[in-house]
Amino acid sequence: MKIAVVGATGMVGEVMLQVLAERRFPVTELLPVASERSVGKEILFQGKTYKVISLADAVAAKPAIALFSAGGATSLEWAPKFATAGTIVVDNSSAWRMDPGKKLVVPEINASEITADDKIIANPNCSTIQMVMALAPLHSRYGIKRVVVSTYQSITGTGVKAVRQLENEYEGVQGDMAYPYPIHRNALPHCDVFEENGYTKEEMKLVRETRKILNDDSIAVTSTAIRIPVVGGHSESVNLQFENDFEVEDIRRILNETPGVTVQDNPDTNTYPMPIYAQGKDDVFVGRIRRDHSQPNSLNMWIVADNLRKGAATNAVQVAEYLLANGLAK
Ligand code: A2P
Ligand code: 11C
Repeated sequence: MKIAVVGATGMVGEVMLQVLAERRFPVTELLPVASERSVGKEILFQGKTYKVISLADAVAAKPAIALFSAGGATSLEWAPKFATAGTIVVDNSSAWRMDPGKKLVVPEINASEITADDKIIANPNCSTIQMVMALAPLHSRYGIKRVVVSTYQSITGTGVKAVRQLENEYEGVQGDMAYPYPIHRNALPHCDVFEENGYTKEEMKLVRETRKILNDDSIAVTSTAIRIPVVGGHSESVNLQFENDFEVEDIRRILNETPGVTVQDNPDTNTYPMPIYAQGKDDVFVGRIRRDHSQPNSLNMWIVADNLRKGAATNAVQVAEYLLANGLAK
């Protein structure tokens, strides 16, 4: 299958190439795409060297699937051009996620919504993906009424510039700033831009995308998103209130039986998820599972995942695998 990776030189794009290779996706021809300044650059994929090409050349080459991670503006302009040429776009930007005509897909939860008419499929935001992976099976069983989430997000979610900022600050070197403040030895209650309602766009993604993926607008969600000087993944403190009561042991069992979720939860052995161990893995890790005694039917837990993998690249490649397995992309 001819596959384009748009944003192949970026942080998520590089992981997309890695994940395609690891999962042995049947790529017969790779089209690595980036901005004009990278055209001609060489990319190594499965032992073969490919040259970066332009968006226009990639559209003309009519790949079966294009995995996009080159920012919202690129997706808004170019995804429709690929779709018109017959390519199915799996888009990792926020451009199309809340478009009522576009599916927002976490394959373990709602891939079955995809039909042959879907030419642009949206990949949710990283912090949403890891949260709904744990929420979906619990919502089916107990009915989630309300979610209160606070995130502790890796700088890799911001891209290469943020990784450089942290490295420079760590080494005491002056350089470009990705954030308005230092990130080394700091915590910024500010991920993405502020909206008029006082929440950041990242916080509102957790609200809106969660309801769309779980297909339930009655779920109340409130969130606070924090950037911390961590590389390996995003962490989330999540408080849930259910319609129905539960046994904590049943919650652990349900999560343990959920494909793509691993429970790491044993206070006796200091076992709980952490980004240094989640890094490089595709699973979503859940721990610190305990009853919230302050109100009825409520639970606290801690969710960690590699934001570049399940939060972005792996999820997009899983969508591509679904398209392939169901004869939706040829
Ligand atoms: P380039 O490397 O040529 O700038 P990151 O989020 O890690 O910064 O990566 C962004 C990715 O999106 C890079 O591969 C980048 O390519 C690509 N990109 C950015 N702007 C465009 C554009 N206008 N057209 C195509 N690709 C783009
Ligand atoms: C972050 N969640 O960690 C962001 C990165 O909407 O796809 C991805 C932004 C998005 O800052």
